[in-house]
Amino acid sequence: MTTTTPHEPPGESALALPAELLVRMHENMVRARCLEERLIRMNKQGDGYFWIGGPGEEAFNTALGLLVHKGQGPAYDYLHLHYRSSATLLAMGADPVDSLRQMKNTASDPYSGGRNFCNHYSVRKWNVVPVSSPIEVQFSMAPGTAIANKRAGGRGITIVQGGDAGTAEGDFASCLIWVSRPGNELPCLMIVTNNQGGISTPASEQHGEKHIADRGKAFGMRTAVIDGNDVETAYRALEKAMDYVRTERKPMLLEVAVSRLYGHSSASGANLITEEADCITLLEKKLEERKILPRAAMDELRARTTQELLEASKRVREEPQPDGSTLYDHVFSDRDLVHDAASRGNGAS
Ligand SMILES: Cc1ncc(C[n+]2csc(CCOP(=O)(O)OP(=O)(O)O)c2C)c(N)n1
Repeated sequence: MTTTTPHEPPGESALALPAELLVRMHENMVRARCLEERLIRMNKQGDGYFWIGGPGEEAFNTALGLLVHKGQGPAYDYLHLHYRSSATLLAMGADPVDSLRQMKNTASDPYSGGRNFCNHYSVRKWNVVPVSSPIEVQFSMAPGTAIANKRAGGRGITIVQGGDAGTAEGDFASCLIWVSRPGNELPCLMIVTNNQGGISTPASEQHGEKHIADRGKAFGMRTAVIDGNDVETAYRALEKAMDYVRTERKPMLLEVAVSRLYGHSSASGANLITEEADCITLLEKKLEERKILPRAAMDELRARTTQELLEASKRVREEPQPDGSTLYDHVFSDRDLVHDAASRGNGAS
């Protein structure tokens, strides 16, 4: 799987990226992959209840993280990501150890204080809106921040990302409608990372449309379908798409073919799938062919990163769990009401 016919001819998107940028992207992709593999190990060893993450999406997600206009407030980009966005966060500057903390549910986890699944990010200072476990609700929230971007003026846009199966939810349709109202178009880049399946439902049995991106055309939106396993295609296409949304203050729907290299989640075993294209292998082939990096340097990077994360996971294991008294911190409800309901035994489970 994983190569999809582009909507647009390759043209500019096929241009090679500078060697320095490719090396930077490679390093981030390897860090993200090693992080995910460590998270999988932690889950299998009982250091975390559930794993879901992004092996197979590193090329596209790294490009996204590098291209974001990062900051807090409506003059900057808002990110409504999904649970496979680890490479985006790392490319933005997140510390991989914080992901280990969320997996281990320690109080030091900066994303949820040890209360949420792994890869459920939330970073106020970078406009990273909390990742939601119910799929697709990010698409009904995105128009809200896009309205804020629009009102603020400036360059900030809203970026919302989810999988192919989730597009069956009404939230996706709501987003299409709200971002494309004539005369009220919003600066929103809608991204569908298409790995050809839901948990176990094949996309081929779910989608009558040829491309998911085609649905944007009915709303007058610009659309594109790209191969997200190729870093150069991904970077160039994203650069172009973000520039369009930033400059024209109009929405766009981008469909990105990606792989899912460890299956859906720990619920499906989280074992390596070798039949799908691996974006890191593809990039490393280019780096070798263009004599940008030798094989030995790439192997060394992976071994060193794996070791560093192993050691970090041992340290994280010793960090305390959140105290029970913090259970209702940051709950979007009146604290006393929640306590009352809990003490009556009819809520707040
Ligand atoms: C509203 C809702 N329905 C069902 C689920 C269970 N669920 C979790 S992930 C998933 C599949 C999502 O597939 P897709 O949108 O293609 O994204 P992918 O996980 O493949 O990246 C489902 C059905 C959920 N989390 N939320």
